[in-house]
Amino acid sequence: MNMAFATTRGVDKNCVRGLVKTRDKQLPIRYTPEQLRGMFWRYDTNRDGKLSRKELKEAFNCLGSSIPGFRAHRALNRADENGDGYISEEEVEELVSYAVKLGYVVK
Ligand SMILES: [Ca+2]
Ligand SMILES: [Ca+2]
Repeated sequence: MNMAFATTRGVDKNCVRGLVKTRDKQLPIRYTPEQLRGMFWRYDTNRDGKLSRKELKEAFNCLGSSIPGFRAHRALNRADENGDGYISEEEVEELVSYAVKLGYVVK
């Protein structure tokens, strides 16, 4: 049986994983809200100041989610208060609090 672990499959090469340096690789360190906010805005790839479903999916993929499409969907349901299908600057705090609860750790 092929035991190759495909943990990085589908993660784009621009992924900012590993941006936050950890001193001890044995200890999982959770992203802080500030780090998560920075990660999400890094994925505003068209620089329109809003996060689309596609941008959210890429951000969650980078965070290590195995179901980034679902996470993007849930995040929009939760944080998109005005229902325009995008997370704006005013709405990003709710997105960040959602991501914090998911407990992503620094890889
Ligand atoms: Ca955008
Ligand atoms: Ca919105």
